[in-house]
Amino acid sequence: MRKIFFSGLFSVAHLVIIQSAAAQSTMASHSSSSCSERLGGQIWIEGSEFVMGDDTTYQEEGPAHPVTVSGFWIDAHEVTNSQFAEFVEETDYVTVAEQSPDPADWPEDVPAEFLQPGSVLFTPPATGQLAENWWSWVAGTNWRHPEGPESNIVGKDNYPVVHIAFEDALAYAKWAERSLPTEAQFELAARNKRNSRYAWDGNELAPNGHHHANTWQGSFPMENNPEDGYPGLAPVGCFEPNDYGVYDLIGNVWEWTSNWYLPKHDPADSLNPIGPSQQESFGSSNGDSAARVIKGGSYLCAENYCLRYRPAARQAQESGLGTSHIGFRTVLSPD
Ligand SMILES: [Ca+2]
Ligand SMILES: [Ca+2]
Repeated sequence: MRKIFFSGLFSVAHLVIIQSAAAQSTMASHSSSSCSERLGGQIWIEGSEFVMGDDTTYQEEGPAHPVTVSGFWIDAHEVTNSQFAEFVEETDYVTVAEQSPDPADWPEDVPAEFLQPGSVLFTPPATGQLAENWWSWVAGTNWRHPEGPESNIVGKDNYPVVHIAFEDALAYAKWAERSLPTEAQFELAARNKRNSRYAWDGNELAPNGHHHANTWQGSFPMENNPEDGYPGLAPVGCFEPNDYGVYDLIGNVWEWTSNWYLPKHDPADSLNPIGPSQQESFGSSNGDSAARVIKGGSYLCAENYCLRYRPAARQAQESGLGTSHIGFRTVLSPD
């Protein structure tokens, strides 16, 4: 069942409705559809004790606290269009963004345009507009049409699949006989054997001008200077893998975790933590939103706006709503 709650990130007031093939220009990507020769497979992450969270940047990342996570396997890269297509072909699965919404799941005053299948696109303000409104609901947008109804994924087999709601990611993971990472699993892998602000050496996003991840350069959302080579999404594996051999845990697309969201950590939840219950999440300052934790930041994270290209960073995401910058990967935990 489609459940969408507009609060937090995507209130109705902050969405622009676009009916047709608008918003095409903002997701420009390199035409090359492949960076890594070998796609697929999982990487073993050794069980470890590490300091999860961060007390220096955004309040919801704290408190920093020690946790222990058992070893697990994680996908070497974000799930691609090609991989998701294989799942859909085998199961006839229909994603949330492709389904006609049930009006009963929406607020009474929601505009009729929202009651069509669709998803949310990043659309930077035009020159002269106020830079406060960069998400648009576009009917006909889904994983097969990621930049609006006129777009397609031809030649983009190795791009991360997007417009995936939490339940879509979960369905894929179950089909693959795996699961979605807990926030702690994701953060352990993303920390890259370091207890530092970034997932790499040095205390900068791009030490010596070297970009380790697909992020946004320039003043978001008006100025996009893709010094990292990618103004929009990149195919998976275009940036160097971390020390485990895992790609794009930081940047490119945000990734779903299995955790319900609270705007803080519970230090007592320290052994293979799974985060708060759904009930605790509902009762939080995130309001009545059924929000999950997403991790890693995306190509839209910029130094002037969203410093969430760090392992400790986290964000709440409406579980029934995918967007053009959220994807996922899976894990396999030994019994
Ligand atoms: Ca970029
Ligand atoms: Ca990512």
